[in-house]
Amino acid sequence: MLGHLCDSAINNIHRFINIQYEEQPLVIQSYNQDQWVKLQNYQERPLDEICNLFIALNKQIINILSNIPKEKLSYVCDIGNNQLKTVEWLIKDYLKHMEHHINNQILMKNYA
Ligand code: NI
Repeated sequence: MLGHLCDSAINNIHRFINIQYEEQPLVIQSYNQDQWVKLQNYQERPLDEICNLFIALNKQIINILSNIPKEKLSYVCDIGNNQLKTVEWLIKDYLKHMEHHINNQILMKNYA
């Protein structure tokens, strides 16, 4: 799961960067989540390495997001099926996805 969140971070770094300079609307490419987790070999690696990766990737994302000029928050992208969303939406969606996994898979599991 933490590996999946690292993949989400990696893919979103691409999006947060590309959307700032590509022609609008940038078409957001989806990625095969299961293949990513499998091919990154997260299951075979020490948890602390994946934790460090997660922290480093998200520090980088904070750095990218704090440097996006305000006017670019309204840039639009196509998230599939001609659904247009803004950069602001994309950022919130990234956080919502992370929260969803942390709440459902880390917190619930530990308290059960
Ligand atoms: Ni997910």
